[in-house]
Amino acid sequence: MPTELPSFPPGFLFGAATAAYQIEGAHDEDGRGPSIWDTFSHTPGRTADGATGDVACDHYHRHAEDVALLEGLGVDSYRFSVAWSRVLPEGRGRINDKGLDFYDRLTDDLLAAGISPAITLYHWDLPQALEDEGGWRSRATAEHFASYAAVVAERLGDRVGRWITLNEPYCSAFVGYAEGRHAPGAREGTGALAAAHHLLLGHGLAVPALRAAGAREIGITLNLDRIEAASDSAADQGALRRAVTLHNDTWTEPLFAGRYPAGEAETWGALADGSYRREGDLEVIGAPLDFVGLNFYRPLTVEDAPHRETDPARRTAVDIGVRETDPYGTRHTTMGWPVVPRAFTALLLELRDRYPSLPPALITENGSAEADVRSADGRVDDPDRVAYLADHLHALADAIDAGVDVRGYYVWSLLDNFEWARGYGQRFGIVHVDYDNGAERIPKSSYAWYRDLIAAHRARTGKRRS
Ligand code: IFM
Repeated sequence: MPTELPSFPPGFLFGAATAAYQIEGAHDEDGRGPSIWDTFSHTPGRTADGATGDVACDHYHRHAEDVALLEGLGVDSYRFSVAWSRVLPEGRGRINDKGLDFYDRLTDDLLAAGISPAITLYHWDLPQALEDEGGWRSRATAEHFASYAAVVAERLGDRVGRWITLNEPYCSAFVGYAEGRHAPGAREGTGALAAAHHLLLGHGLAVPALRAAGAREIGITLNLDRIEAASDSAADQGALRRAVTLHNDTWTEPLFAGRYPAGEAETWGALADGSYRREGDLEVIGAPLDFVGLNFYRPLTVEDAPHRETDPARRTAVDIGVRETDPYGTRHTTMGWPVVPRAFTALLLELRDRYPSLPPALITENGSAEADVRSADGRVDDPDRVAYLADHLHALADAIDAGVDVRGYYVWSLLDNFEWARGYGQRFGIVHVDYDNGAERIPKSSYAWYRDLIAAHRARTGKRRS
């Protein structure tokens, strides 16, 4: 780890991020309806140790304390997500004012602390009622999403400037509807491709609804991957093309190039039948954006491999004849992810070169899960996380120095939280949460390191971003 702090241009934004189901708890309070993650996590065998988000970090009741932690950190902005089923318990129709009131209070508390809110409208928690009607496989869900976006923006648009429609639609579509490792736990081919399309469509329909309600900065957050082939062989190069189609082009081509990915037929064959597309959808999806949110954790290397299912018609959309390899020889986080900061720089340069008209980027997530230990005196020292953050921020500064337009960085995550199917064993927070002790918060040494980085940046540039 380099000892000097990375340096960023004046006006560069620093933030911290969370998501509703991962921290809020209060799963059945004040009229919240169930989401697919309530159903999934309550289904035996779906999450590690049967973990659920019923209580999580109890942020719903402790949000004032969490705003104070953010204030102490000195961040410019806080990225949080709104739980769709808190606002619209059935996903459409009836509005639950108490749900909106919660986000209203949070917004006001943040503003009073000098922190600008950045709202993610969809961080994977589809109302169960909509899943029962087909979920993201159904075009109607895209329309309901736009209506929900309008409801939230009409209430908060006067105070919230920055809006993110979707978080990591790759995970919603392919981990949720093809791999089945996330809610709703489906393992489908064409259904998952339809979900991917309808997520993009929902995003595109939401953009004008948000603008009409006064949103100033609108973007979408993608978890694009820096992918390399294990070798130059024709077979591995084919695997690379298929992986790039699945992970990246599915999103970037419609959003930033106005076309569907060229590699669809090679990747999915007849599964990608386009039955879910209509004329005009690309124009909706390509609505101009003010920023693109990027989440980065680790790179991918792939090689050619046999499909798991021999009958092409029965394959899931992630069964593309590709296997991940791990040639990096570096440290891994507790998620099993290799730590390769230079891949972060490479991804940003690649994107800039491929899409010259890419909107400015915000890094909306970056961080690491580590085996944190609380010492006898109550402290949590997390040098591996500090090294991960320092190295990735240096890698980001390198990309900016090379001319990539990145305007800000949100650390993932403010708090240890419910890491989806991996439960509470994976800790990403810069603040430790003691789940056995009423969700007590203990800032880790990474919190102090990030606070000092932000303070040094301000002292050097004299600027604060809103
Ligand atoms: O915790 C998740 C988050 O919800 C989405 N991006 C990746 C994080 C770490 O896995």
